[in-house]
Amino acid sequence: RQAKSRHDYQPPAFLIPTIDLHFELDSAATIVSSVMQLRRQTAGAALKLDGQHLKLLQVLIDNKQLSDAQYDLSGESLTIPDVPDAFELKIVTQIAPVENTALEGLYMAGNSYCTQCEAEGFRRISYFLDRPDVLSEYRVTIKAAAASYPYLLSNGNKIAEHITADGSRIVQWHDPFPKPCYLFALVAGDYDLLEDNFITASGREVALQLFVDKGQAHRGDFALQALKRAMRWDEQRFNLEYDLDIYMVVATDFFNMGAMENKGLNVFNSKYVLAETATATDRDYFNIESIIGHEYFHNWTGNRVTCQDWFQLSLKEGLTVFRDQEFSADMGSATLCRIDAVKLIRTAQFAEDASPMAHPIRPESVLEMNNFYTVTVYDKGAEVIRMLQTILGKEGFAQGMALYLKRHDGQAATCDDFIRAMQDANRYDLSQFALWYSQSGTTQLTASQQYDAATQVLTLTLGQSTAATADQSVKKALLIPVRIELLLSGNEKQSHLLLLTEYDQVFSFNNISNEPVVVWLEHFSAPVKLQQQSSDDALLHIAAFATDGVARWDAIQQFWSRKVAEVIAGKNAQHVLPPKLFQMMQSWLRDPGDDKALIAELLSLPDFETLAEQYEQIPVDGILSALEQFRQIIADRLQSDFVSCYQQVPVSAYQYDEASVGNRRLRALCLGYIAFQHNSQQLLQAHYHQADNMSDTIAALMASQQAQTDTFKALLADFSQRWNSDVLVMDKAFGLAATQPSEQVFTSIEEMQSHPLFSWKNPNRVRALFSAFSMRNPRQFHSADGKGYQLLQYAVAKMDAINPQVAARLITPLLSWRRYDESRQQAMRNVLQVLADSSSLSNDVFEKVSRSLS
Ligand code: DPP
Ligand code: ZN
Repeated sequence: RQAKSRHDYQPPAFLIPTIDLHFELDSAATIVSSVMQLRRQTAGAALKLDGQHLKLLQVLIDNKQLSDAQYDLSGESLTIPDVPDAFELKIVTQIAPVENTALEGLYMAGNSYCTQCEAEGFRRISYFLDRPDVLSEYRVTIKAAAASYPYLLSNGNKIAEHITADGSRIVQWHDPFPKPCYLFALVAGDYDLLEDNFITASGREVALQLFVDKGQAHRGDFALQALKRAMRWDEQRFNLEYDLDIYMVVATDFFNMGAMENKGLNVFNSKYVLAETATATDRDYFNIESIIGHEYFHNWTGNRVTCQDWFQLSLKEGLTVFRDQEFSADMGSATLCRIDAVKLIRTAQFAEDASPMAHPIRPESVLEMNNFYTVTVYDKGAEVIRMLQTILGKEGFAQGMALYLKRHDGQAATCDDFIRAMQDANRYDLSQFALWYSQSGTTQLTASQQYDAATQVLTLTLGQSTAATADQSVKKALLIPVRIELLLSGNEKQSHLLLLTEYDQVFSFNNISNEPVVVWLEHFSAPVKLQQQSSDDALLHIAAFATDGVARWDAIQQFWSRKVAEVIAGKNAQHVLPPKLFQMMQSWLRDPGDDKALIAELLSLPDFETLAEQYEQIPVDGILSALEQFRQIIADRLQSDFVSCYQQVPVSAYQYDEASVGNRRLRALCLGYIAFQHNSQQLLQAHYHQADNMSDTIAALMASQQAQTDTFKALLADFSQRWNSDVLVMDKAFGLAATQPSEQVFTSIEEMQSHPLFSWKNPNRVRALFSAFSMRNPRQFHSADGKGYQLLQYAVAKMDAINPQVAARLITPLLSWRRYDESRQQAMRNVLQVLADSSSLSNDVFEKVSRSLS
């Protein structure tokens, strides 16, 4: 097994300006014929095409069939040593979509055909230069039985459709925009179709089509409206218009990722399309809007300008996540969007930095590309883009974007190209900033303040250090934008942006009339860990008075994380909590104001995963016990306030808008604490039975589950019964079963595996049950007897034979075994070793297991 290195990049030896693809669809024997024009770029080079799981039927050069001796079919490539400088190559292959359980390339999703080609799935369809810097103009012809396949879709514009005498449908597509093969898509099936249209800023009409499984049409409208909002937003914010006459989205229940931005034909995991009040939570609606936006925004950042090689993945993903975050912030609560993003960085991304899979947002070495669709590349990547905007300003950033797109339209670009465009458009030296692309790990920031009353000078001292990571030992000083707010007496406030460029740096401010409370890293202005010397009082002061909602939330999170540490160090949980804290919480409950979602966040304890990242060795039992104690103390101390707040928050017929989302969120928060009282059963049941929407239903289930009430079992049984033929809702039931904090979880997971809707072949089902367990059930996953680890090992091994990409994602929580106590280390290592010893491991799982054990 051979890892690839970023530095070994070579331009392609041949280009393929056009490709004509013909598909004769058959589940067991699809015939793919590919006719390509090739042009040599490198003198003397042999032509070496990628291919996997293909049966080669024919190779022709300029219409002359090659004999077996004229090419070499070994490993996963087709090599033709002797080819002209410009020629037509025809390749005919046979594939079996029905056997394709990896869901890469062409596969069956129920009775439909579907493709997923990113990153390297096209090589499972035909022999090709399967790399993002080979751009071709595609013509695609699809043939299938007309009656069963009313819709035969591919990228671009439909140019012909007819039905033959023998009942076959033949449809032809042409995509005028040259694209790499990872953006190719084909879908064939019988769907319900929702249609709409969009008039672009320049007045062109774009047909919008959304294809969903039969009977699901009523769940498609929200996604379609979200698409129109995204299209308008990109015009207004970045002056970017859609470029084809048609935009299609297909929803499928069988999908490895969230969605895929194929040119003109997005394929979506149905989880991120289908929604109605009865089945979708507020969170689901949020996700749908943001992912619809994400894939749409890729049309410019990803498709019109794509990546030179896969090491540059963050060029399109970090940037596009940033764009979808900005879109979501404009559509709803900007504060809540930011809090969600920060939580993800502080849990999964910091954990990845501290794991054997640590990598910079532009990785240096990759064995299996699918393993690098990570929170680091995506979400830390988005933070890096956000820092650029913070440093250059919104206007300067927009100018950099415009220059980047103008320079590289139609090209496969690099992260350096992006930085260069930002730099040139702003005449700003970004050479130090560029280190964010090459340096991995989480930077630790130290911050302190000194005030001299006599001279009225405030001195702030910042320091940075980045510990060695698994992949990289030497770390340089980064350019870190640190936004601060000074909270002075009498409600006076000042905002500043500090640019930290040294390991240690001092910033002075004159004419500061009194000693301020400093809000550091306002709005999480950089993806770093912050160690500040502020007192508990100062943190609570920030939580009450900072301008930025994110900073208020952040301060209280820091406060709790400090308290958890004190309890772990042996202090009494009651004693470490000052009365001021409860007064503040009480005042929020009594007068939550307009931003109820923020109040709910302010009243929430940090989650286990966030706290865990504060420790090199994770004190699992200590964190869980401290959290439990604090939760009970808050529930008891503010009991009546939770009840009256719960009763006072307005309840109205379901609507998905910022105010109603906030109302539901705050009520759910109150319910969550009330559940810890013995007499809460009735309220939990009432909340469940009176719910007219999935958010409230789930709130009742989660509250009763977390408080380990008897009600939970009955409610979950009712819920599972009621939705037992609806896969998307059953995924929620699987998730609830898998996140029970009690030992009952093992029996429940066993039972759920034999549920008629559970299937190992469907990634959504497997993730709903097993990822939920390993990533959101710390108590039982880390069960002292190692049972949790064994369960995950069983799931990974089983899944690896079916779908390696999904298996490799499942295994993540085991990789960091070195961060646990002796006996857990042993237990985790044991199950990793069992996996490592298996002879048939995929590259996906092998790369992770071997990095973890080495
Ligand atoms: N489908 C994935 C995404 O949009 C990969 N491009 O992020
Ligand atoms: Zn993306």
